[in-house]
Amino acid sequence: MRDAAPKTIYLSDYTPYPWTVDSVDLHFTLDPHATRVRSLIRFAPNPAFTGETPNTMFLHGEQIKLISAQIEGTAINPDLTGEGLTCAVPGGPFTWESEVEIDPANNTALEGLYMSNGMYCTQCEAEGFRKITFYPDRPDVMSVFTVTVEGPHPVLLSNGNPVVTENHLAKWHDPWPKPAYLFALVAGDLVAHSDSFTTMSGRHVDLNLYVRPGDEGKCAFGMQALKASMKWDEDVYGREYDLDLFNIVAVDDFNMGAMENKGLNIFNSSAVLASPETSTDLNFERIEAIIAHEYFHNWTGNRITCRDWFQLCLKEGLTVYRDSQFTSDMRSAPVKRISDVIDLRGRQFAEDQGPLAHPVRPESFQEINNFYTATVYEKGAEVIGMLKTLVGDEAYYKALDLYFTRHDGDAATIEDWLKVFEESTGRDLAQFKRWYSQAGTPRLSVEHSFELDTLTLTFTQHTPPSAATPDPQPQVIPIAVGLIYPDGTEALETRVLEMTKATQSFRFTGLEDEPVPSILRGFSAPVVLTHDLSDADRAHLLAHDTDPFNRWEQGRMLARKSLLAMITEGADPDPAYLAGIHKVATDTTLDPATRALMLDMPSEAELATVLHEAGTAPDPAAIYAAREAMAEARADAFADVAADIYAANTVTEAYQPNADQAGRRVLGNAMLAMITRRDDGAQAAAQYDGADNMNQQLVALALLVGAGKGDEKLQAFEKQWQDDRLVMDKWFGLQVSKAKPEDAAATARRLTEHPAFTHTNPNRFRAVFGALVMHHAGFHHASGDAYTLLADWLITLDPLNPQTTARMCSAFQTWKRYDSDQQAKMLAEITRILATPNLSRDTTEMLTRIKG
Ligand code: 0A1
Ligand code: ZN
Repeated sequence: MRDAAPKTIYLSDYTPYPWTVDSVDLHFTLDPHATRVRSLIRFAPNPAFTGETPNTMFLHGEQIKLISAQIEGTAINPDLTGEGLTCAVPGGPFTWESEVEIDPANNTALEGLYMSNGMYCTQCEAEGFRKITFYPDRPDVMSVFTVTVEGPHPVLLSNGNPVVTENHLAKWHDPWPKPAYLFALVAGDLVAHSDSFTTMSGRHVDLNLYVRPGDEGKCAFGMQALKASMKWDEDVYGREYDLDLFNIVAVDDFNMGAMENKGLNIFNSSAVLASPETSTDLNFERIEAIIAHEYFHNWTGNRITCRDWFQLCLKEGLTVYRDSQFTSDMRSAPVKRISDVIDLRGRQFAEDQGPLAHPVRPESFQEINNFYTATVYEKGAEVIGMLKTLVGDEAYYKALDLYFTRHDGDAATIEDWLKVFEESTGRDLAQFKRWYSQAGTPRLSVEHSFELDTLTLTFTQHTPPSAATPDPQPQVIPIAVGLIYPDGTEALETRVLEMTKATQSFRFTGLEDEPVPSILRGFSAPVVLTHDLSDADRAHLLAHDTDPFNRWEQGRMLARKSLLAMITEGADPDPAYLAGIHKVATDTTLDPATRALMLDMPSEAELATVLHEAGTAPDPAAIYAAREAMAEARADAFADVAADIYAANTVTEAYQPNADQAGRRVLGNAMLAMITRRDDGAQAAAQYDGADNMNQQLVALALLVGAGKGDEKLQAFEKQWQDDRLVMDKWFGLQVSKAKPEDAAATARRLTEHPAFTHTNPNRFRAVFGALVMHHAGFHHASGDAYTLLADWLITLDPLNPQTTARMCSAFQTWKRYDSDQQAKMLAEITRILATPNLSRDTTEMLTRIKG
């Protein structure tokens, strides 16, 4: 149970810790219910601490039983609270020793040391180390760790390099000073998939991917991705790995995707295990990206860490930016950019436009675990991308070199980061810094006029005020533009305009004819753009824009416009839009992935956001119906070509999870979706029966279930995959996401009664409830049943796993958008959860902010 009166922590209150920790020795004697942890920690007064060193010391510690404590060998009796201990300390350097007892088997929060399927593992970011032993658990306290693990398990791991390996005992030493949040320990009956990598300076590194026996066949892809990441970071950023060993462990029970512990990354098994039979194309792509992300943290996060948790975006924004560069290089850059923008608009914009809005660098929090958000991660990455666009590639990599040299071994801040750029480029980044300090998505509107040979673009920016930023000021917006002549040729190649004022005009002279402006190419800034282009101009850009992102964007805008007219005016699907996508989808000079992306419709949630922006309460049932009607109209419009495109994109070679094959499959399956609307599911059933890989099997199953023809195959699928937890997660999720809106809540409820449902496994819980909250029309069905079901389960899960509960609460963040009936229903559930006795700090903070 947590503290009753939640404390708010402020960035402005930061002070250095009065002591340095010169070394940490830990000794673990593992036992499911009574693990003993002995620590020997050497403290010394911190020269960076201004003022006199205090004569009492505070150490964090939660849910641990103190057995004994000594300072300089003398037993002491510290004052204990639920949050830690305080004790008197001598003036100079001193040694702290303690022994504590913890109960990993009962640790359902999956934070600190816990057990998953009989194996021990840890999760210490952000503040989990304090559940392992008493310690100054803050990222600016960095130390060298030596760890001994004793237990009856064949595999005993910790950070760094092994120094002693005996039967039932292993000793590890990590030479790189690190904060406690990067500590890790794993013990269990595991098998290794091993390989090696030679770094650019010739260092031999052993690589191991540890999994549960039985999962050996799902390791090869992850290992390949790791080696590709190591090579890429050398080639692109000049960053080399720095230990003799790099271990990854797959764990079934994990709150997030993965964790970058020094030399011992711990992964949610869904984020690392893959095989063609059990994983979809998207799974493979996500796994490759997460492996890269965690590996890249070795420099951006571990070698240079964060001074405090307010600086989280320093490591996360930069590392997400780096992993997106990696994916662009490994796969298709335009496809990656477009999918990132879809994701940003879907998750981050919703966050930024609602009660949870916060700056990329927040200034206060109650529970840091609630700030691992799309804003910190994805908008944080966009900010890095803008910086790179503004200074140019060469200056960017020069600044990064300086950052790595100057701050290696530091716990740094956003100020440090920006200073590196200011010094190496001579730019003043004071205004740019607002991207870190202001919440909210800027609205950017543009008007264009043409006279003689001159085009004038006039931009206006405005950020709606929010609780987090009541008085937003103009930001620096890099606006990449190009101009396209009426004959389709390029009047101006991409040029980056630097907007700094509330309103600003840019002129382009010497034009031979009036061009169509292509604005915000590549989505050069995370803003909502309003540009009053005619449908004809949009169609022109869709056909001729040299910027792949903007070509896609124009098609998207046409789809959006038609859908909005269908929703609000009962209009028919726009024939011009249908003709436009027909043309792109049949254009075999384009690659299949691009053609498929052009066919993608705006999601229900995106349409709800657009309606809300326009001042209309979204009607989820009407949005769903409009998308269905559009899907029907598309099936008609493509009736002449769907079967041919499907056949032409059938992959006959052996399954490979690469971009080329995945692109063909995604286009083929877009056609299959249309075919299924016309053939009673015959083709989808054939694909299901003939599938030799999970991607094709699952897509076919989803289409059949969506068409109401999936019962038999659902049973067969369950029988085939009942022993594979990751595949069964797909089975659970698919039934909810493919349910009719009126059946979604009942389907989720029925699935919670399935013997394989368990709410203590975050993947399984998210399979059902993540799918439910993503099912816009199902979650927001007028009955309110889904709200009640979710609230019931959040109340059940909270005492066991506050982190996963709190994250799922964001489903309610848009409650104020909807009509008063739906608002009242959501508010009632928010209030009911908040009234639950002993609700966790995590969930309390989330719902209090959401309630507003
Ligand atoms: N740093 C990890 C993500 C992560 C964050 C928090 C966690 O527990 C609260 C676990 C993992 C990453 O960015 O991959
Ligand atoms: Zn990260």
